[in-house]
Amino acid sequence: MGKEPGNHREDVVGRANVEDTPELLAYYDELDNYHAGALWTVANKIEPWEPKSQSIPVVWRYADLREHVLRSVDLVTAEKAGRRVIYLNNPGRSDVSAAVGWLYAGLQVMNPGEDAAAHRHSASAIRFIMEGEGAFTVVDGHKMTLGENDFVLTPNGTWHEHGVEPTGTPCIWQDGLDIPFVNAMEAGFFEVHPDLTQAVGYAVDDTTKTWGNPGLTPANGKWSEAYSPMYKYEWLPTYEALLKYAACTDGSPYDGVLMEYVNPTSNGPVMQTMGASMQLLRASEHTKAHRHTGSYLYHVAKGEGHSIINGKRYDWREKDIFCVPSWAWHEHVNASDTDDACLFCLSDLPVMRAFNFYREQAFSDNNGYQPVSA
Ligand code: GTQ
Repeated sequence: MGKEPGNHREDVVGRANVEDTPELLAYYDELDNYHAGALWTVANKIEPWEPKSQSIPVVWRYADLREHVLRSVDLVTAEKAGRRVIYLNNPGRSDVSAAVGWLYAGLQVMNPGEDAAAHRHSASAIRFIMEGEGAFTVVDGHKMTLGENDFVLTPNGTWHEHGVEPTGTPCIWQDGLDIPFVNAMEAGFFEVHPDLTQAVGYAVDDTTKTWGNPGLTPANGKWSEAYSPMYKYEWLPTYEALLKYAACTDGSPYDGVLMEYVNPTSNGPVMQTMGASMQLLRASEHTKAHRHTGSYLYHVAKGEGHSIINGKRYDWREKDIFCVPSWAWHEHVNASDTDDACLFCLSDLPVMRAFNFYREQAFSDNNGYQPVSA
């Protein structure tokens, strides 16, 4: 648990507390002419006592979005769109296309027989498969078949292309990328593959078959990249792992039974800028409230329930996506008293941890649960 917040008053010594006078206002105008400014006019804003996210909690309901996503198929071709995606736009963020914090997300749709040109970029990406049969993605020559609730990586700098086999059905998946972060760092490059498509150089699904075996690693398996060599994490083994772990742990009072997807060569996050987890809420489980730094995009993989975020209730069900902004109080509730619920979560935790920005605090009042306002 982090430090208790300090004395959050702006009139304490050490905080800027200068009243405007005509003389000072004229002085600020003068400085402005030289592209300069007085720190005390902005200090309390640029160094808040604690994180103040511009992002607001949002639930993107699949029941609302699905038909609009499918409509894009009739309106634009995959080829013309480049990637045919409806992105999730946090209403608190007018400056960038972000779902929450510095994370971008969108719903990509492809019809059987379609594919998108191979490309690569500085942004890292994940896919979380929502519906359809026959979707595939190719990452640096490794072809993967994609099933519902599978989680797939396309780490930064890797060539990737997606498509749906002619024998398949319309497919929808969530894309999650660190585009806003990469752009904030002014580090974004984008390239289209010279051949528009990649040669497949390995057995289909080889990265999962090679690296995804519990407790076993290939003898002489060499890997030197900072991201995971396993590009696809399938749903069934993930769910089974959660059930096994749930059978022998009480889990966390704040997170239920939570497991992180890891790079099997390091046990660290799957990529340097974004990490992911799957958490299981047991029947009727109601986690206690806490808050922590980092931006979190939840995707309901199974079940239904609600989350209370900064004192407001947000209902969710399978395939809905919702966000928890940095430092927002949150607790989750599984609505079912007979079945578990599972929440996939994409986050920027690897960045928070790498730069020592991670901080966490438990909600101490009211027995650990937030009072809920309408
Ligand atoms: O397929 O890499 O939704 O570059 C947005 C940007 C998907 C992708 C998106 C992208 C991609």
